[in-house]
Amino acid sequence: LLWTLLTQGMENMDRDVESIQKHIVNHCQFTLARTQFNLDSFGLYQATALSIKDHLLGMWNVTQQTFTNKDVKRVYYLSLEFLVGRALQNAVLNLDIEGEYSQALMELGTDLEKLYEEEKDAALGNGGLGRLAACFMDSLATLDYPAWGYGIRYRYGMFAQKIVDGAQVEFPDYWISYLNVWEIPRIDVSYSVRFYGEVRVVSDSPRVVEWVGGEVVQAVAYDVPIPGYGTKNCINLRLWSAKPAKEFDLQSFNQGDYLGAIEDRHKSENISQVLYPNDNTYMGKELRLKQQYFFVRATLQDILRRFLKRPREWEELPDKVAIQLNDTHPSIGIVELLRILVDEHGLEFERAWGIVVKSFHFTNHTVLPEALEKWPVELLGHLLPRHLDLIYDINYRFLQQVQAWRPGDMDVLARMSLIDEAHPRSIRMANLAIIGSTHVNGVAALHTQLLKTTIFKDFCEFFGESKFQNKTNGVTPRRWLHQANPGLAAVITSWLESDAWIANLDELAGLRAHIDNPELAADFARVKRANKVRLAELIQSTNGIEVDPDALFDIQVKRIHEYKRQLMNILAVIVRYLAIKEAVAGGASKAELAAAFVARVSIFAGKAAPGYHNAKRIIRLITAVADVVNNDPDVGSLLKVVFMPNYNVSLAEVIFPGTDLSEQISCSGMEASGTGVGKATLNGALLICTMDGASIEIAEEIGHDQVFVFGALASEVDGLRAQVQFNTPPDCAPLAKAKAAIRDGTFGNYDEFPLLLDSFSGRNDYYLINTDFESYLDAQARADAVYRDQDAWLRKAILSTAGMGFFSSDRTIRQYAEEIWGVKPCPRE
Ligand code: 26W
Repeated sequence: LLWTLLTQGMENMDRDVESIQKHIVNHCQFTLARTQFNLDSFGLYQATALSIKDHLLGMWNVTQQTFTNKDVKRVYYLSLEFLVGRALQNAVLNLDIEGEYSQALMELGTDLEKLYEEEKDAALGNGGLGRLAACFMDSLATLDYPAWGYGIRYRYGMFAQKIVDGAQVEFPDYWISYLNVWEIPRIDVSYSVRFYGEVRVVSDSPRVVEWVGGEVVQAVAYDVPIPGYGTKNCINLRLWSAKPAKEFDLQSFNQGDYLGAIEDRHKSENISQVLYPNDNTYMGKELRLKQQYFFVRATLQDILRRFLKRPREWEELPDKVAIQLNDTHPSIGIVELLRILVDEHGLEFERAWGIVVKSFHFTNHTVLPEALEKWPVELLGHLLPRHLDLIYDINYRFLQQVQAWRPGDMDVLARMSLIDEAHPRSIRMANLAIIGSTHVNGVAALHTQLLKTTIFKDFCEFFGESKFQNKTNGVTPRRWLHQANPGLAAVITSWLESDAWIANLDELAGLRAHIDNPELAADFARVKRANKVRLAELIQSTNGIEVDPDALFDIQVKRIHEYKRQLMNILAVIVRYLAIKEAVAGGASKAELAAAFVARVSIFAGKAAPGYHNAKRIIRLITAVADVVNNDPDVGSLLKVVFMPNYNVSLAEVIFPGTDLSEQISCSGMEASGTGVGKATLNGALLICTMDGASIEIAEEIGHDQVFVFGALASEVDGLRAQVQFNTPPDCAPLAKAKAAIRDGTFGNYDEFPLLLDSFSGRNDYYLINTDFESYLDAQARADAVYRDQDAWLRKAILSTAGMGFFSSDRTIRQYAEEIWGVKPCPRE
């Protein structure tokens, strides 16, 4: 009976309003143990989420059964980061059950939309790379691919940012407050992971070694169901949490050190405690390498257990399994799979290596040298002694091939070696990921081109171009349009007379047919205005600043980094401020001021890595400028400056729909792709951008004359830098003025400012702020001119949204599936 009932499952859970209500109330009473006396909104949110999760689990079970029965090839997406955000609204919309749940909750005396706001973001990622992984999970589920995501269940996600006295302060994000309703703990799915210890030779010929001793911790699985849109498939995101090992230190117990032994067990839990908050900067911390190995060790055991459920030859592994490495962070997995095959299953080295390489694929997300992972040999050898041996073996064989390819070329050997011989000697994880994978890909056309011609040039010549592919990033239209911008979603659906665009974003091109219809423009204008009002209200409540929804909302939201040039943005704001002051001092009337300046709100948000001083100084400058500008009666509503604290996925969902002008102003060649650029453009924002990353391809799709382009090209950057070095030009006049204002205390006398100014002055201008500054101001002036002509602006906004079909993560995922993984959609039975 149990078996029959289980297979019938909860698949046919009732979707009518009354059943939903019973179900929610049931969770209140029996899962959460709440009564009418202590049931608050958070409790109701949890009960509602639990009820949705029950729907998902039914789908999830059948989906997994289907994958198993059909014995299809699966893709495993390995990422140290998944920046998912909130899940309730996303699940409700993907299940197409919002009407029923709103009605059910309304009758229960509450409001579904209000409950959405009770959920804390799952912030298990830093920025672009982590959010990309989350968009990919949505697309994988939607397109019915037999996919699994694997990650770490950090107890503390991305830190919460507060602005105290104008500066960033970090607070811990203890997000799993007492019950994470979305996860299913799998105490039955658990693997041991070894660290340290030593390699012992068991027999010399054939050579058999054994890795013994050291510390052992346990990885326990927590599963998060990921629903797709318009499908009954539901895929799995499996996150690992560290627990003390079963086999604990008996010796300490026997020696009577009970408390000491307990303490040691406790330490093992540290491994999955915290997400490292660095983005694009490598820091050689041992605990980080421990996280990486912990993660891949558990994941590979899990993958292989599934593979071995049927009797198979090892050669079949690449026919059943594709493993995608999200940057080099999980790349020690390449060595771990080799170790498992050679040491645990007795395969001969060359045979094992062949299977490994066919199973892995690697995505690179950055060309910044400071972001490339290089683990000191000593650290790696101490923590993972057997892996270091194997790395030497891999390297030895590889370098022999390189030598045969370029006899006598010692430089190429040194560059391609897995070992960087400079002190301290270190392992180059990107080199390992390249030679251990079948495909390597970049995340936008320019980025891939740069990989092939600069940092991975030798490898491209050695392996041939076909190993190196491009997969331009995309974003999921479910979260970033359907969910975040219901107003625009409704307008689009009504003009296209179909909501097919939600699953097939190319349909947006249909808007072009109506481009000359003033009613479409009016609809766009109305929706944008409403979204700006919503954003203005949020600014009022978080920052206490009143902004005019009719002003141009000029927005830069992303991690704070010198290469992204938030500094250039705020310097241009200072130039604008000084110009207004000058006009007022010259006696300009209100009307003259209004004629000379387009009213603007400059909005910033983003986190700085805790140890990245210059990024923190940039935040300090922005908040200082905001203080002065916002309180200057000469300026009034002509200019406001806002730094919104604690940028995260939920905040982004409010910001992008309210954006008029999106700042994508990285120094060319440095932003691998960018994904915020896609979210902004999809929501009808215009771009002010350099020819960098995905902006190039977006401009191509929506038309170059739709965007405000400026600045040096990637191909010019090296030459310009050399010029700045050897023949340093003076600051251009507006930049000199802005700097002088900072120096003379116009924005206060903060210790941070001289250090910040020195960091990009004269020969130090690595990010070419001075070089690009005047063309940036010119692009801003062009944006102002178009904004004055609202018809022209709206036309561009519509064409922006209409041209975004290509930038759906569905397209990206389809390309990965067809061109890299060789997996096919597998809708459930
Ligand atoms: C080792 C420290 C570290 C941590 C994170 C190094 C590098 C990273 C990430 C690769 C940084 C990152 O998120 N890169 C961004 O990836 C996005 C998704 O492909 C791109 O859109 C961004 O351009 C890129 O900066």
